[in-house]
Amino acid sequence: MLAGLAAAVLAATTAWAQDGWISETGSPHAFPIAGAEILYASDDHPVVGLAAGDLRDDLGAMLGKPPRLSTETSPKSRTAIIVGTLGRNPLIDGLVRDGRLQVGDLPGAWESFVIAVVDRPAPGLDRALVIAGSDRRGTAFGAYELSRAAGVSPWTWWADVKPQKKKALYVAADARRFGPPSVRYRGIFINDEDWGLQPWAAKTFDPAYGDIGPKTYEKVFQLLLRLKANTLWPAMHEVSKPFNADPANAALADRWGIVMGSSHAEPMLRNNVGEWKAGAEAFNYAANPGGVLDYWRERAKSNGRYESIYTLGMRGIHDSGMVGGGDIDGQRALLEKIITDQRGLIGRYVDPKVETVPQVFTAYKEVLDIYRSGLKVPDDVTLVWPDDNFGYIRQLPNEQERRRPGGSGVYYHLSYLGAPLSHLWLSTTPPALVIEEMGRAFDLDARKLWVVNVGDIKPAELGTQLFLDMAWDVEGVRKLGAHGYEEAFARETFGPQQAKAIAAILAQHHQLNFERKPEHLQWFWGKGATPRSSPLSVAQGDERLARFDALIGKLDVEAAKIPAEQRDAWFELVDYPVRAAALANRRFFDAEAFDRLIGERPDEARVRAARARSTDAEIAALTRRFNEEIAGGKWRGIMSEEPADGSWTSFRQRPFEAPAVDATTPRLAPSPAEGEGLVVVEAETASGQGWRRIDGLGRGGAAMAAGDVREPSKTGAALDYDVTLPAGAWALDVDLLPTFPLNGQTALRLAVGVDGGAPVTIVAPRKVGDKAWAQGVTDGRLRVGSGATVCGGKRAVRVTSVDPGVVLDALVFRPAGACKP
Ligand code: REL
Repeated sequence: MLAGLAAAVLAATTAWAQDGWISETGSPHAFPIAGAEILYASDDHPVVGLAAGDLRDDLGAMLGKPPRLSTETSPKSRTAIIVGTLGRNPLIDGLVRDGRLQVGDLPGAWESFVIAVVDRPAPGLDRALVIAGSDRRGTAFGAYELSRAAGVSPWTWWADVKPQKKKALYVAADARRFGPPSVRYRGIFINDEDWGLQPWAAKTFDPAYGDIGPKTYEKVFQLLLRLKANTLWPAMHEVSKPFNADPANAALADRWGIVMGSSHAEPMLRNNVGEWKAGAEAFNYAANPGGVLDYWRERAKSNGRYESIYTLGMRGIHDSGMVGGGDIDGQRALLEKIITDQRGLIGRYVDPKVETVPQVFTAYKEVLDIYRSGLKVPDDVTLVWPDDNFGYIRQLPNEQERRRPGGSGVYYHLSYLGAPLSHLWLSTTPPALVIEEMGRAFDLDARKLWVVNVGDIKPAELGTQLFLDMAWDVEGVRKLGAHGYEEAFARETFGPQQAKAIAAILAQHHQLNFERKPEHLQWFWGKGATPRSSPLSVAQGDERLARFDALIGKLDVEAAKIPAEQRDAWFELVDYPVRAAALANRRFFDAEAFDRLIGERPDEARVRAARARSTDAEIAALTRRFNEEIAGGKWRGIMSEEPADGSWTSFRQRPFEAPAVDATTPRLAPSPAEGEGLVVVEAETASGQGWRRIDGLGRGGAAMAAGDVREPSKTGAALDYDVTLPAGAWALDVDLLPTFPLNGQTALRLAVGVDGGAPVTIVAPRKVGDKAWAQGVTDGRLRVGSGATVCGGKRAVRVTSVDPGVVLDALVFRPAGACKP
């Protein structure tokens, strides 16, 4: 990526990687920011002026005095920060022409920029720091990168992270080159905004508009640029006014250089729930092709002038299957016709060279089945692979798909409303899972578009930043690993002193909530399940609570040290999610202990019931604090105490029901004690090669991934375990992460052999929607029997890889009666 650059130009690491190219203390050739004027060209793209303005404000917040900002050709200062796009900024173009600014292969590069110091760049100027972008976003990213590396978090507005105060700021004199990004289109999907973003925008942030409108979207666009993202799928639920119902939104996106798309269910930039007025039955391309095509035509016509990504294909009005077409073969034929006709509109109203217009086909839910049945998607269209809504990518491109010029992408979830259970509240997907899954997608060339469902944005900040940092620089994040990334996030946000301790809190928080998400504590999925019937005994539940208590102890220690100006940010980014998840567990397990113990130990049971009730009140108070007190009331309405509260359905969180204090008989069996008597051997305790250790994933703190997804034929790598088992017979199970086979195969395979015996192949069927899948995503593990039974004593177990990408969390030995050798 650095071909053609002068040797003096360094490949730069991004701000979160902290390589210290900006410092508070000067060095002989460093460029001092203080006193420099920010210059940009009036003819540059509008986003350049917007980013330059934000840079002025950011530097002002750090240094105490904002620099002068101007488009004048004769600066008033002796030094300047020149921000501009190649071909749009005469000063920068002149420096390049004269060989004074080395930009190498920057011209024509995608979203890239160079930051360099130039002496005497123009009459009257002694020195300048030049931020030269290859295109409009490249330049804007350069300005935001300078802010971020100097000490302004991308979350400065969205999570109230105060810019670090600096006595001075110096930029190292070496030229630095950033970009191109690992992934071409990178962005977020605002979804399920009903319980946070929409009420907050409507009532608190923009009551005059009364909805998520230009004022809110402008903040979202700015956030995206600060995170070096470029794409938005806007809010699309019934509660929100459709994005394009107000033309000001798309015009504003264009000013900010943001590429607009629409969700998997909304072809051609429409928002069906708000815009299709003819009823769900008429949204049928078999029965009403003219009506539907006109509807799409209207948007292609009105928005064809903007930079957009067109979603192709068709689903139902909202998150449901397409109406019309009949059986799967009929639907496939209909979809192919739809795609052809949609491309006809793109050719007519957007660009006659249709293949140059970004288009995506997102194979979400039932659409993946139609795709798998043989759907033909034009080669220049990007195939967007979905996860299963819980963070596990369902399929990735095979060799043939990887050769398509349109390439591939991923639609991923950090938040989800749907079956078997939603997770809308605290966004606890572990960073290690995001790194593993998105890394695997990148390795298999899914690099055209990454979009992540971030729910209401808050409190999904860490996951969002991780996803987008990876999309910008995948290897940089992978080098750090989950724990390194958590520490980098903590350091960037709260400074170096507490970074390690905060990272340890985040790691523990993710591990505990991966075992069971705070939104899934009811252990309920599917019809007929009893609420509050966890498979844990009271003692096991208490052991889990003790781990949460220890975590809260550490949280309190760090909370006390957070400087006053960062307390809002601390609450929003760390304290609320960690504490609320811990409290949700306490409330649940105390209530369950009451239901189990009331017959046997009534006094203790009543104490537990009282504690469940007071914990419920604590959650309410904590959430009230978020909404009413934090940042002076800025976030009123943003946080729901229960996800989707008030309207429970089979896949929404069941609201907490206080234990019935007058009960005298247990409602639940005293002690189900699933899992007792097992011998669990953590996967990462093995010797052997050819598997990869993933820290931060699985129950024991790490897991082992089989093989290399890029080289699927290389299998057979072995992990060896020396296990000592008590007397008796033991059935051997394996715990896998509920990942998917790479290319749509129906099962995951690995092999196990004991004491040198012939290996047995374990086959774990993987089908979204079945019971094993639902159990797997809510438990964060897939327990699969091997069929092997061994006798107690010293045993040598060998696990051999068969399918690449299988992730082993543990070997589990289950008592199986007396040993019959
Ligand atoms: O997460 C998804 O992609 C879908 O579930 C959404 O499209 C849908 O709006 C969902 O929130 C349910 O209403």
